[in-house]
Amino acid sequence: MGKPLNIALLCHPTVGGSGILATELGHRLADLGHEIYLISERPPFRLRNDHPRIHFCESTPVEFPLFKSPDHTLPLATRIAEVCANHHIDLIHAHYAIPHTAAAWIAKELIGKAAPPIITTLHGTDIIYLGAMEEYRPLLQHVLQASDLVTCVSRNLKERTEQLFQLDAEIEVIPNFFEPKPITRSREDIRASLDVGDGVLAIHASNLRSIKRIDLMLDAFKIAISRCDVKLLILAGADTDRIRPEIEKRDIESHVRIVDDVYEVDNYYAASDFTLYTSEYESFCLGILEGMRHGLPSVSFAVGGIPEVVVHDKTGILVPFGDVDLLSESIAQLTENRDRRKEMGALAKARAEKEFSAETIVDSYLGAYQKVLGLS
Ligand code: GMT
Repeated sequence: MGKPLNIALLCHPTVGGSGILATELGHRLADLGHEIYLISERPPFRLRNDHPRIHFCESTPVEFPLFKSPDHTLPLATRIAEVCANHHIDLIHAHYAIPHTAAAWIAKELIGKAAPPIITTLHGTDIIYLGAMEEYRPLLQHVLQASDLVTCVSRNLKERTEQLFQLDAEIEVIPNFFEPKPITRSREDIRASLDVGDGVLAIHASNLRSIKRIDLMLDAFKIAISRCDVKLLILAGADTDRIRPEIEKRDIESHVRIVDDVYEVDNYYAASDFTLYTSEYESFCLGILEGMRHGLPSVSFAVGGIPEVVVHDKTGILVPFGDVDLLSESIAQLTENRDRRKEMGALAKARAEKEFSAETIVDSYLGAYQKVLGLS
């Protein structure tokens, strides 16, 4: 390792892939001897705050009678500048451009000549949805161009970014990685708690945002249970009340289990048989990768960066977006053919370990840091 760095990491604390990735990157970097100053509204849910080299720096949104909503971005910018000044920060790594890259850019203006470089990692909706909005686009163009390096979690996201923004510097693709966690509850225990017996169990873990197209997933699942014996486990951080009526409307309650506020997702992946995703866009889909690491093949639509994670017919089944019938057929195929499921699962695990291990990906981020700091 080169000289230990002082790194300011910015991320959203909410349940979502970008926060998970940033937090796990922070843990890995701290284990390697770097000092991590994680700046966010509250501790991200996976943060190990007991690590001696992880320093959580809270940034509190300001409420004021004249403001209709609390202001998050400007206090964040001020906090970043303060952390940089007090801790000799070598570089700022902003995960999710809005508002983090904009706040980092303001902080840099505040600090002046001594300001550290900014690396921005784009995660998906910061570009696909927010980035395309006229309320953000000109500002994003400016602050992305001002970043010392922009990285994307897939080639697809890089292409989508290049379609929207003109950046002089090449965008680097650094895929996501998985962080293995110990299994703390047995498969039997989890399955007993879910009352699913030993039948085939599909798992979907997400924040259930509308982009996840839970409607299509439930439609496909309803058809699938008329063809085979399968159950569906939905793991969600919050907002599960919204989907319960959708499940009742389709009369599939007896086949669906919902667990909310769950943070130890690995136990549930290890107790399941394949992952199921029906998003209309995913820059990467960390949930599929987390399943792969537990030997689970996937069934999903072939959108965004998912085909870079999943090899069709080898590690999972990819279906054209919106083809609910083919999706339900694929669910039935995996459910009924245990050998195929196991074979694909083994290939999925091997691919996760070869292409998306923490060691390889953290090394790529360290290479990027060295590059912006002029150390390589
Ligand atoms: O998908 C979400 O709702 C969460 C979102 C986020 O920003 O936290 O996830 C995005 O980043 C993840 C980590 O890079 C990717 O695995 C997800 O595919 C990506 N989500 C979308 O592109 C919709």
